[in-house]
Amino acid sequence: MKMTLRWYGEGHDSVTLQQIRQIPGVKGVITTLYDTAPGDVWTRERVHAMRTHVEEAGLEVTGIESVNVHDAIKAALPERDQMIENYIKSLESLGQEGIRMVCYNFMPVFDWTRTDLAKPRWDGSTVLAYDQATVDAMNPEDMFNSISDSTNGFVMPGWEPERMEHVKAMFELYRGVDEEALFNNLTYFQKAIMPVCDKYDINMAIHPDDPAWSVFGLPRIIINEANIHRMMKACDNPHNGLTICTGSLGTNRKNNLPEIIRGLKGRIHFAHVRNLQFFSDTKFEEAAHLSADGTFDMYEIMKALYDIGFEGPIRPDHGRTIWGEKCMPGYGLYDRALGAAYLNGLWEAIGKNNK
Ligand SMILES: [Mn+2]
Repeated sequence: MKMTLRWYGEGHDSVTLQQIRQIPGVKGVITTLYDTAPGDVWTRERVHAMRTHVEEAGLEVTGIESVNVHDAIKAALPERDQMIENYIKSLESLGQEGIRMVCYNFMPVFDWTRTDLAKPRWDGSTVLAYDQATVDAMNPEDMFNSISDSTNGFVMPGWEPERMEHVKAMFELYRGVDEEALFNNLTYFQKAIMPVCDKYDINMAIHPDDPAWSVFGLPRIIINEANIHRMMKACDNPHNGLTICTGSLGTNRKNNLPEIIRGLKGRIHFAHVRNLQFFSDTKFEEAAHLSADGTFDMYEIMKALYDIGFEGPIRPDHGRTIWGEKCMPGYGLYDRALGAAYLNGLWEAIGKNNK
């Protein structure tokens, strides 16, 4: 594996490349062109400038999170083929610049969903949390307002104001798109982009839905082992792979994370590793990475990745906000650096034990 940190780009992130470079074992960042909208073509010039900027700081661009998929593709609207063509052009620019891992998701309307972005924990830290009962008592506009009011002034990916101005219209777009239709639209998209991925050896890593169940009646498909295997078979190409996100897939406690990892040898292209603490099956908060601080056995998760020969990028996922840091919820420096150190430690121990 390659340890990385997510970085939102100059002017969009409270964490600097210089700070990231000093986290032991971190060689690269996972970043994006944050000021692009889904459907925009990423030019080679812009990708080159981004890559050069990161490399000048002594790091590499290990992958992209995310190249977002336009709603016309997810909902099969008339402009879908044009949007796919644009997506292919963006992949081409990335491939020409030697960037070989792209994360994306296929969630309608909402990206990840949380009901609290700064829930105090027993240790005085604050974390992102989710409670289905709170969601059930909200409408989608309230959800957007509550998220955008508590981001410490940062724009959270997936919750951009331009996008959320149109929440009602977005729901309208997806009327009639059930899980089956969404699945077919995903397969159509994946098949269309495989030739460019083959040409440049780009690993596509779809991100699981978060939480791993339907929210506000919208269809959700990347939620469990059976659906993921169905997706892999529907577009059976090694470049069609998964981001194993423990904090997203793991929201459904029926998902056995180490077992899911072991069943996907060769098809996991990116790993987000974080821990959750559950209060019920649908109420949880994010914890420190340490196994003992939450519900997941992080040793077993890392061991499963080790055993399948995982060589892709990995990153500590959302951290707690600690030590008075002013940052985007989940994306401070301190707790993610602690997470990276811990995951590196597990990996070293597993490797030495295996020799
Ligand atoms: Mn994730």
